[in-house]
Amino acid sequence: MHRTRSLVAGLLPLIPGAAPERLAVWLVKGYVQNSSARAPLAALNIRQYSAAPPPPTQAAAEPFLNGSSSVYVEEMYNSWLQDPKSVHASWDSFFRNASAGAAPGQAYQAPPSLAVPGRHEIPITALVPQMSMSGVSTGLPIDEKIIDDHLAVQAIIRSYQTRGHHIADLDPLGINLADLDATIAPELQLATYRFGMDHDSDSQLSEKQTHYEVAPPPARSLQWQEKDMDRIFKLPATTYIGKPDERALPLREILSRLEAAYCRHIGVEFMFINSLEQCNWIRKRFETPGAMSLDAEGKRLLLARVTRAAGFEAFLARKWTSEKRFGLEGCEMLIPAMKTIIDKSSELGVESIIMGMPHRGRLNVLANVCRKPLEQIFAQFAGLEAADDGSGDVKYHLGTYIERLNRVTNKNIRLAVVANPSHLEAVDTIVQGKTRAEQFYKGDSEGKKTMSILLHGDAAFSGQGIVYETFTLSDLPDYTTRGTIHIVANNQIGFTTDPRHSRSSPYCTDVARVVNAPIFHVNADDPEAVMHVCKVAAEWRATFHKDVVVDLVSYRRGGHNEIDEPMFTQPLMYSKIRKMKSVMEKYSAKLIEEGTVTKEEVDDVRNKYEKICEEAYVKAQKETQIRYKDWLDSPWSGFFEGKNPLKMGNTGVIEETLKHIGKRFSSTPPNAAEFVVHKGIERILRARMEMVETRTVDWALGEAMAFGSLLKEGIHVRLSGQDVERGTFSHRHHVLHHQTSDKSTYKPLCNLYPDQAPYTVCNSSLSEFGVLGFELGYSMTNPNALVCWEAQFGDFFNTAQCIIDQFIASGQSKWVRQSGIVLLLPHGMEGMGPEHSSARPERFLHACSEDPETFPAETEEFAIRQLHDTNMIVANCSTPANYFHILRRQIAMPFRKPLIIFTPKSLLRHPEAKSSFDDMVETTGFKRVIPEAGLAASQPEAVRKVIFCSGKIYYELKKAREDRGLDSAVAITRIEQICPFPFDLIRDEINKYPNAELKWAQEEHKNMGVWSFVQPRFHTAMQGSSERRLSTPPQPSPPDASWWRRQWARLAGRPSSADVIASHPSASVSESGRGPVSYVGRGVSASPATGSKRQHLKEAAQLLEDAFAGL
Ligand SMILES: Cc1ncc(C[n+]2csc(CCOP(=O)(O)OP(=O)(O)O)c2C)c(N)n1
Ligand SMILES: [Mg+2]
Repeated sequence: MHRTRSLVAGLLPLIPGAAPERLAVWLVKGYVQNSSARAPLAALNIRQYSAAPPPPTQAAAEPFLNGSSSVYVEEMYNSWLQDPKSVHASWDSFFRNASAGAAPGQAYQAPPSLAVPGRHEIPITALVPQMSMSGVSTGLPIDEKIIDDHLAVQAIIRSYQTRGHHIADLDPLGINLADLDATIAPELQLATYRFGMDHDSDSQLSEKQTHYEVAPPPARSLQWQEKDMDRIFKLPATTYIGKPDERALPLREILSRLEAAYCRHIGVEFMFINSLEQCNWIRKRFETPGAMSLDAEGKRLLLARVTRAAGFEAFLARKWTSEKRFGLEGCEMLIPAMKTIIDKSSELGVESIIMGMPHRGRLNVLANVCRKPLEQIFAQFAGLEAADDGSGDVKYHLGTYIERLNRVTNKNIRLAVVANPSHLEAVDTIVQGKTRAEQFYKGDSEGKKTMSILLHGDAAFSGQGIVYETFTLSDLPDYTTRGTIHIVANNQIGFTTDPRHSRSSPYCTDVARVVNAPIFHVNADDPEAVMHVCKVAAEWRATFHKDVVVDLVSYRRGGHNEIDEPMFTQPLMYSKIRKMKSVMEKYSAKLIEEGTVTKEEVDDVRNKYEKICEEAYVKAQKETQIRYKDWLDSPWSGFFEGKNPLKMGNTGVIEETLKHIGKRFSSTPPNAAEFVVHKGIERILRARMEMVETRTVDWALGEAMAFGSLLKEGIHVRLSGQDVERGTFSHRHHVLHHQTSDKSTYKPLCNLYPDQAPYTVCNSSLSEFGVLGFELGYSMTNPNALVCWEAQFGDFFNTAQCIIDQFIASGQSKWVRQSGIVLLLPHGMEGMGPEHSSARPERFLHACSEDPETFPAETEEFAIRQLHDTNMIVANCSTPANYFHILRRQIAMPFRKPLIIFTPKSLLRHPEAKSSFDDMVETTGFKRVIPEAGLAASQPEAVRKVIFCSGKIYYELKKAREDRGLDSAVAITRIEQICPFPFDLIRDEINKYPNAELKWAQEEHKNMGVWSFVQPRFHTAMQGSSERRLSTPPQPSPPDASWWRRQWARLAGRPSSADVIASHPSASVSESGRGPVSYVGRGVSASPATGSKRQHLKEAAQLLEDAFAGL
């Protein structure tokens, strides 16, 4: 009794709130009855748990303290009081903990294990107080319960890592949910884990909870056992929330740290990544205590950057109140975010960054990220005339290129923003292609020196398919840029449309998951959180060379543009936005309050920037002209300088070169003995070799000789597209595959000369929009490369129509941006059905900028001047030699123009579609027109009909003529280059046959193909010759040439060509009174070709009948 009293007396002061009469109870049932007794612990700063109900009274929280053991305990206690070492270490620990006020179930610690624990290993018995007796209270075997609880903690940790982002506080407005989902998954509810519960009971499990607006997520405060919060749990190896010396933590602290890492202003989405190493890398950067802290200097720099970003928008708003600029207000953090990524990347070795972005905040990026001179930006608002050629573009589409010192890293950095059209996201793969090309030319095979950043709007990122196409290119060997950093300026609206109506995915960024890119969602009103994710993104890219997404969850302070009224459609959102303080105001107030800066410093930074803007504004007022060249994203330094723009190099090559390339292209690999070539390929190679020996080429050989001879001259050649390595029609075979060893290949064109330029031939992903954009971007980096994209069938180009319309056809005019890209479009009516027949030449031709009514000045430079003046070249070659020359001409030209070639299918193997070396040697060149060279040409007066045509139909017409015995009565002339139209040669050809009826024959339907393009040009060609006799009007013709032509014709007392065309829309009438060039071919149609083979053959036969009718 005495002993008991002394024990009681000894413990009494240690037990807060314990009264003497309760001591026996305490001994038997546990020493704390309610949570108030543990106020100090309960007051730990986990806000969401403090509201929970007190746990029920515990019976025997220390089960070994039952009635029958009290005497023994008493003895032990007395002994321990005298000498702590006199009792077993576990009792020592227990009494110490109890004396220190440990909660029930917490005082006991099992003795240390004999085994030495490894990193992350601590003996489970050291963590779990119930240990041996817990089975008594729970009815479960002891180990199972302990293990269950630890597994539960592991599961909780994993749930935070996996799904914590769903309940992070991401929306600065506090009204939306970045993932469009208000529920809280059960995995994020503690009750789900049944701490301290009988496994059969689920009375404490909650239903799925909902979180609303700004209230703290209540789900995590649901049913739980308060006592569990203070239990210590071992930290698994998959978390970094413990400091270096912390291998175990109380559950409360575990939850608190997980909350801080995953549920505050950053939502990290990464657990879908299939790499433990990468997951751990990310966990470490977000979980490590203190990882997100920023020093005072960092904070000041950040504030200065936010101030400039905001100051720029404010300045523009003040000076040009109603001018469209697609302001960044509400997402000003985009600027510091980009700058942080650039700083970090520069620090990690990047020297060049290529960027693509939409309208929003573009001017701010140019000003504050690229540091484009402000006066140049402001001058764009003045509506000045341009000093150089081109039609220009609106200011928020223009590109730029700047090379400057990065002040943070003290290293040079080149920044380029690629010009883009209004079409959102269309620029993405162009940026990638340009980046890839730069890496290629620099030998930067790991992407350490050049990288790309792509900016997106939330609606466009989730809505536009090209974004997916861009991601799918990201890891392909010949298309990867070794990691792109994507930043989404997620203002939670697209024009007037709410996210719930613009996407079906939870986040606007979900498309990125397809390539295992980590996604960092961040509340853009927390500048320091934004900084952290941006640094991590840059490090991620530098470490793993894979894509990463930063989702800046923000808002749009104004309407879609500066003239729009957002209250029409988003009244609640905008009444909230009107009350929002800007991030600059909030952050400066925070830094002032914490003493990092003074109010004076804040004002000073703001005023200084305003002064800079004012000075630039004054300078801009003095500008009288703008220069589009100032806005070019990649100047080709040295390419144009010293060149005569109207002088072209030769395209023919010496026979020796043709032979050499031909032989190499026809040979098996040097190690042929080991490399097993397919028998069919062996036959093809043999046939090629025979052709070389007979000085002949077919299509594949002609192409290989064009590529090979350019490679010899040091010109890099790249051929990309679906199945291009073999060729859709199995004619090319640029990659030979070892038949018994997987992935062992041989590329003959890579093995022509020891010092040749590199040749890349690559099968692409099944994408046209994305891949054509990529190749266009690739072609923009270096003019001394032949970059070709081949469509599987020509008609598939139309899924890339945006690239053709917005970039290829108009790029030079809008942005003085040249490109020599080549589009190879298999074309021809061969009974394959509505698709796979026509590459729709009409679509390209109507986008050509040539005036149909103007016969250009006939000077020596006629042909090259035409090329110089056109926006693109469209051709349909009928011989391998001409194909060879036109490819080589792309490089021989002193400027660059896109080339669209309609390429053959059946002609690839047509016995007549072959060329001799004689047509490819030095003295030869590209033939814009291939005139009749047979019998008819020798007696032109006797010719009764001239049939003009283009492409494969030539061979059909020729055979039909022969079959009908009309070789001397009919001349057939091929137009190989359709645009620019060979007015001069066509005029000569018409004049050569004075007595002939003139026909245009095409296999495409009348409303398709080339007819509508050539028809008015035939007319101009015919008229051109007679006008010239009257004395030629001034050349080159002004844009209103048709007006001038009419005046001139009136003076000469005859109707002008324009008048004639207006009155006879389907006929071209010659001045000399000859009939018009009339049409032979299929009638109009909605579909490009019939689906019936029989009908096709019928139509084809009828066409030939019509062509030779009347003879
Ligand atoms: C391909 C395409 N379709 C439609 C438009 C018209 N448009 C311009 S901006 C815009 C909304 C874009 O929303 P978001 O991507 O979220 O960018 P934000 O304007 O909100 O910054 C739309 C539909 C366009 N520019 N491009
Ligand atoms: Mg938006």
